[in-house]
Amino acid sequence: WAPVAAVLEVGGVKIVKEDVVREDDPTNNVPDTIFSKLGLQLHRRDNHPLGILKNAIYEYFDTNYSGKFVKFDNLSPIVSTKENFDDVLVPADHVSRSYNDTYYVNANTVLRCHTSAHQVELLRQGHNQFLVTGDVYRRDSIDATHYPVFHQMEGVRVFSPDEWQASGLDATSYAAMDLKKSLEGLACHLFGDVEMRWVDTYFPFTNPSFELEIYFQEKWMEVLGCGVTEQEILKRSDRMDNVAWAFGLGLERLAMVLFEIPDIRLFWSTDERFTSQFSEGQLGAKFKPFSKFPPCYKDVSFWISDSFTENNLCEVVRGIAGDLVEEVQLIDNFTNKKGMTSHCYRIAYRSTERSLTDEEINQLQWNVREAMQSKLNVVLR
Ligand code: FA5
Ligand code: MG
Repeated sequence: WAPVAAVLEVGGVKIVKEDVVREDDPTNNVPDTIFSKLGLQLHRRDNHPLGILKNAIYEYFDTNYSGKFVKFDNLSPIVSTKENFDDVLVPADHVSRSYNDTYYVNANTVLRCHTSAHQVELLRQGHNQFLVTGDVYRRDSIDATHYPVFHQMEGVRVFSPDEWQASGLDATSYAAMDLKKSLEGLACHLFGDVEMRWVDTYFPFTNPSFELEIYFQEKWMEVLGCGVTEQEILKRSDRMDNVAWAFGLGLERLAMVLFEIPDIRLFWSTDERFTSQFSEGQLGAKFKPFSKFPPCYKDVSFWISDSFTENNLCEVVRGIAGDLVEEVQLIDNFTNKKGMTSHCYRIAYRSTERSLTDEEINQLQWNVREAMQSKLNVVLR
């Protein structure tokens, strides 16, 4: 794959590195590691597990809705805060708006944190059934199922009154029923038999709202969020008399189940031993690990300051160790009599491609400790 240039083009939009990464701007928190992922568009590669999955989901909607879902997979990931938050009714004080959770390019522009950022624009353009696939960006914790860049597919379907009136159900119950039926059908199309459950949840843009969880690697894993679209969103796009549903799938999570990929970092691997295992249209391939490389654990204890957050720590560790970090986990937490709080984090280093040497790991850990002191305002113990 070609190295990332300082200028990228996504969906006809030019993205210049200096316009995205600006270290001297307090309203900008995009690091190089994130910029270098912009424009890679893994979901548009037909031989990549995410591309294969996207096409399989397309196939499900094409067969069951006779091709009526319009598809978008090349919309720019750089959006306004209005599109990312306001348009989908995210309250002004919601945590997702914070610099701790979202990558800001400037005070009014973000790297989209979900594909829901495109809902209102597309509804306003008059689309009633559509799928939007794209890379999304979040400051988040580090483990096998979380990565700061991942991929979502949004689905929206608008119903007109005659559709639910014929059913005898009220509009909301009708949409909720159709939504669950569609997504259970999709899960069945992708997995055949799999253990799954619905969990009630909250989103600002849907009511009622649900999450679907799938049993994977001995845990329940959340794979999507969905619900019946808030009436206010339809009102704003001149659809007062309609009802709609929407969903947002986590493509990596579904692909992990489908292809038995144990670690989310693998999606970014350019190692031929990974990439050669997948090919266009092949849904049945199960990933064969090249070999198990041992993890190496390093603990770091420190007194926190008021401004300490786990997401900031993860960004620092990722900035030093890149994809060699597998997990960052809080293992101890106490407050002494003077009111000082200590945290101990365990960092797991493991390459998905090779064995790491002790020297290499010690150097990484040393650099992490240095960077923690200079960037996080903590006191190492
Ligand atoms: C959303 O992003 C909502 N926009 C989804 C939605 C759309 C709800 C339309 C209702 C209507 P959530 O933050 O839960 O919701 O993310 C959706 C999915 O993305 C999750 O279920 C999970 O599968 C995936 N996901 C979330 N964070 C990460 C991450 N850091 N790494 C990988 N996948 C993630
Ligand atoms: Mg969620």
